Amino acid sequence: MNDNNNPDLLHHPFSRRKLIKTGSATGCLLAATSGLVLPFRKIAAAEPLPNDQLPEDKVVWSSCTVNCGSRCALRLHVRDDEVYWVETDNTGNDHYGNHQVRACLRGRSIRRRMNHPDRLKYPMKRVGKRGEGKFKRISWEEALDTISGQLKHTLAQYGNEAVHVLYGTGVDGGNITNSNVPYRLMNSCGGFLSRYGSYSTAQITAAMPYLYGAQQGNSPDDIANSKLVVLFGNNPAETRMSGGGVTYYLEQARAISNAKMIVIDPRYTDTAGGREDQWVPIRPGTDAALVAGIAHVLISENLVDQPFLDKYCVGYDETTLPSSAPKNGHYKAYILGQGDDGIAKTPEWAARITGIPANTIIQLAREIGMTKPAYICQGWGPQRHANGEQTARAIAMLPILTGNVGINGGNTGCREGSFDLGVEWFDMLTNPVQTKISVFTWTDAIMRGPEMTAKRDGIRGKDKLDVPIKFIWCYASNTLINQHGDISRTHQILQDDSKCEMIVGIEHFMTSSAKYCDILLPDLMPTEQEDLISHESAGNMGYVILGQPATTRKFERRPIYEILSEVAKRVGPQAEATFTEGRNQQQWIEYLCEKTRERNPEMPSYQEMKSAGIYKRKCPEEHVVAFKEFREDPQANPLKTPSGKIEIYSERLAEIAATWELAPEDVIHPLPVYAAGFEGWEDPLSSQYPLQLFGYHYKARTHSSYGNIDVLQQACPQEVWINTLDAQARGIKNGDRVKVFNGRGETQIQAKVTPRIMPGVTAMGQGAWLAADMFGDKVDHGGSVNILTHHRPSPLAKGNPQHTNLVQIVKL
Ligand SMILES: Nc1nc2c(c(=O)[nH]1)N[C@H]1C(S)=C(S)[C@@H](COP(=O)(O)OP(=O)(O)OC[C@H]3O[C@@H](n4cnc5c(=O)[nH]c(N)nc54)[C@H](O)[C@@H]3O)O[C@H]1N2
Ligand SMILES: Nc1nc2c(c(=O)[nH]1)N[C@H]1C(S)=C(S)[C@@H](COP(=O)(O)OP(=O)(O)OC[C@H]3O[C@@H](n4cnc5c(=O)[nH]c(N)nc54)[C@H](O)[C@@H]3O)O[C@H]1N2
Ligand code: SF4
Ligand SMILES: [Mo]
Repeated sequence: MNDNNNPDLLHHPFSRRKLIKTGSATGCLLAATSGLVLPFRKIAAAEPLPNDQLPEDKVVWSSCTVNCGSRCALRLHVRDDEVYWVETDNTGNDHYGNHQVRACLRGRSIRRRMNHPDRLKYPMKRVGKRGEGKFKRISWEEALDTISGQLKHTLAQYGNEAVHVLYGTGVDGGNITNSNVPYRLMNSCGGFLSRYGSYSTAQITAAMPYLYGAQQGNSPDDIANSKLVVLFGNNPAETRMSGGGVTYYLEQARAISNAKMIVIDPRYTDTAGGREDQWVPIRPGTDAALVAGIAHVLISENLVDQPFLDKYCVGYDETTLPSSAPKNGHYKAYILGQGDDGIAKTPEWAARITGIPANTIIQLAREIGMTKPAYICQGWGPQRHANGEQTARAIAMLPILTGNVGINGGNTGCREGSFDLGVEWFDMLTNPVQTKISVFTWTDAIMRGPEMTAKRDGIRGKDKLDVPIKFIWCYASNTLINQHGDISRTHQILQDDSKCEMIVGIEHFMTSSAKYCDILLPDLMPTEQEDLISHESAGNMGYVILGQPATTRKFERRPIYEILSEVAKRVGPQAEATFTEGRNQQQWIEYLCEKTRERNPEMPSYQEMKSAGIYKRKCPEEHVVAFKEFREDPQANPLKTPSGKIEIYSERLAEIAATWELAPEDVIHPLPVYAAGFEGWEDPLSSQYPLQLFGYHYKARTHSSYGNIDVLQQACPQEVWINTLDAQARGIKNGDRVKVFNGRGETQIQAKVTPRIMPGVTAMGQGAWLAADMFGDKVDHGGSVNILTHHRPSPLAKGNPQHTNLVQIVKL
């Protein structure tokens, strides 16, 4: 803590010395961003140096650890105990292969988050209703005693299954600061109700194991060996923006191979951005129909790789169809119209559903069938839909039909793979509680936990839940409100604090989720503490960063490890001993660093890493090729499916389809067939709400993180994309304020009228901060898409179909 007794003044983003220089005669300074009026006090007698002439204290290595899958290097320049300038990686050079892991616009603005006037400073307890945002400052003692008291009460009264650690990814890239650390605490206290799946990949992660036994992709650098790149709903120019990220690999590798690039997306994305050879706009949720139409052409024109299908796959045609399957239950019969629906999946059939002209589909099929190897992949947009499990498997059919799996320059149809350097992760320990809910169903578990069953609600580890959720840890998560489906419904459920009795928030800002917490604790940022940070999606060059604290602790903020250690101590000596294993944070980092070194002998020692900052290592095989061993020798290296082969027809899915209780529109099918799902483009609701809407991942933010940074807001405004024809029909001009609404809610936002989105479809960046009076009209003015999304889970994964929505738009 700094020695001044008015930290509010001292650590205001205008530095203390600047305040003295510019302090006005009235003795007040209006902080422009916060609207706060701060008292002006004279602090030092001597006239200090102007801020920009102060000597620099140090340059500190750190990393941006929000959940964008990159974790770029940051070099933080510190002066007067404040970060005043942010640079990025300066190791390596401009050459692809020895490149720098350069941060994007968000990471480079991190000092604006660190020094933000709205940052939480003290522990607080809620004094108004959940969501009202009324809090009272309390001491750390009171906060920690209240939390541990209520935790012990919950464990004694309801059992460990009543405690849930909410999904959160604010520090996804952190190691000891990771969003999951409350797992370790709860596993030290007898366990908790955990979850399977993620908001990112619920549907594809549930689906792919049935097809491939796993979910893997070739690394994007392998595009250097491809002749063609096909991106289904994959937009790395916004979702993997960094200099070590996929967007860089994609472009550099294509420059080597000169591969053509086809982008299949309802939006003309930044990834297309003039670099694509073809943009194929597609109606959201209909990729499986496009694939079926392409498959029809591939089969009719003899462009399928029959030897590959015979040798490596199950269920393509009758020769490999499992005996349990119905007659004509194979994929080829489904495509040719000999299956149970009797419909041939011709390009004309697919054209009506997808909105793509039949001729385009025929050309696409020929291009894909005749250009090898082809890197066919999908982002996670196509699967974040009501029928996402079927879509994810269907897209993978294109590389399977054309034999592009397991070879250089090919891919599996999944998202890009990455080399893994093998950083040692802080162990979350084993959860003694086996029961799991799907990531998306925690609101149901609060409301009607004991009614939830395995066959209807996807409960795992048990036939049904026994207790509802009574206690929630909400650490580095805005999923309590902003990032979960149907905000109004969540608001309603959380209002009743006899249901979920305690919500503990650990945050930096008063986010919409924070407002619903009962106790709110101010966390340090990863840039303010030591941590060992691993790359995630990094092509064939892995890296690890040893971040050092850039500044001292300000106000009463404390690091998560210390906070949870204090809770563990209060739960009991056993819990504390298990949680800490007798190490403090620094000792853990040193331990994790040395463990990582065992796998990377050339990595500098812990002490050396403190100044080196970053260590990089190239993939020894040059490129990651998914299922390479399987392709080379399928007998010796079977896949993890029951047959050991690629299961185009899945007997396990046939069993689930026959035994689970499903709502009428919910389809689980042994084959990757097209099924419209609920609230799709043809849903009866479309007569009332005729436009499809989804929230894409936007460069302005990582979800909601960085959402309150003014320069980013100005650079990338929050707006709803609407096609010129749809706008004309509604009298909407570019920049007009419009209301976007459906039966669940309304948001008011500015319109971007553009041919970059197909007619009938609209989109806005997801993650904008909710700005609604949830106790009044509930109308949002921040463009927060989840005021419009729903909470109904997808059929197999019970995942979040947050991209499937119907809305109407009118001019305000
Ligand atoms: N409609 C719609 N909803 C979506 C999605 C979508 O596509 N459409 N995407 C979904 C996906 S894929 C995901 S991953 C989720 C993401 O949802 P979240 O995991 O909730 O991600 P963020 O919105 O970034 O929120 C993280 C919170 O952590 C806080 N935070 C950041 N760093 C730290 C830290 O060091 N310490 C602490 N204590 N807090 C920190 C931030 O202030 C922020 O409030 O959203 C999902 N929601
Ligand atoms: N800048 C930034 N980067 C991020 C994030 C962020 O919030 N901001 N979030 C990170 C996280 S946690 C995740 S999970 C990933 C998310 O990565 P993704 O899930 O891949 O991102 P999305 O933007 O949801 O979807 C990708 C593309 O799919 C398109 N799309 C939507 N529906 C369909 C469809 O039905 N069919 C087809 N073909 N395309 C469709 C969208 O227009 C979009 O261009 O991004 C990560 N990176
Ligand atoms: S937001 Fe992602 S791409 Fe940008 S600096 Fe941070 S880690 Fe890198
Ligand atoms: Mo995600």
